[in-house]
Amino acid sequence: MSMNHKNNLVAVSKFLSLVLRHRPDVIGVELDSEGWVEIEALISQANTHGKSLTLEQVHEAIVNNDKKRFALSDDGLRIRANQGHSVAGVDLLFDAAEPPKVLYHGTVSAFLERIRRQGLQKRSRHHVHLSSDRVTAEKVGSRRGKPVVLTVDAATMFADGHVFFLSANGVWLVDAVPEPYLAFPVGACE
Ligand code: HQG
Repeated sequence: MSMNHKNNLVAVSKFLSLVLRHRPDVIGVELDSEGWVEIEALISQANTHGKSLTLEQVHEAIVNNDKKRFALSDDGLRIRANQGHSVAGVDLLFDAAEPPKVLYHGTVSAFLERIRRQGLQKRSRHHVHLSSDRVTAEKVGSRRGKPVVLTVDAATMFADGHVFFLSANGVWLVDAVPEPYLAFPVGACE
């Protein structure tokens, strides 16, 4: 894949994340209660709002996305984001699932003091996002600076009745992680 083409894919993915997770209003579309939008409407509204977007780009964003962020409906007519939403009124109706014994959360040291006090909170999104592998959590944290990876005792949380969901693209989601289930890396400052 050429560099240009790759950059373009990333730009399309960022635009789709904005519209399908956070701000459908920027191009005047509405997500249904499970987060879906008609691809035809998405494209025409994007174009009306000065954002060039083609059917080919949308399909490529679904198929080739590095994190499989988007899903195509069974009838092939609609698209939604698999996780990461902040927009109100959308519920993806995830099935609850039993998590692996340990999960990871990538963050940065500036947040640690509050996380020690409050546990992990979902902030603006609908869930706290957790990864089943440390490397992914490191990447998540590194979006904000030098990553700090927290370990989550998911087995005990699950045994204590906390509900976990697994998104279609492999992200583990919970409502919150209270502090007692968290382990901080040795030497993590603050
Ligand atoms: C932090 C990306 C202070 C938390 C990634 C995080 C992920 C607290 C930030 C997905 C806190 C929220 C989500 C507390 C949590 N006090 N800070 N009590 N509790 N935080 O972006 O997990 O590439 O909403 O550590 O890969 O960073 O967009 O969540 O730093 O999967 O597909 O508050 O977004 O996916 O930030 O990232 P976010 P996240 P995409």
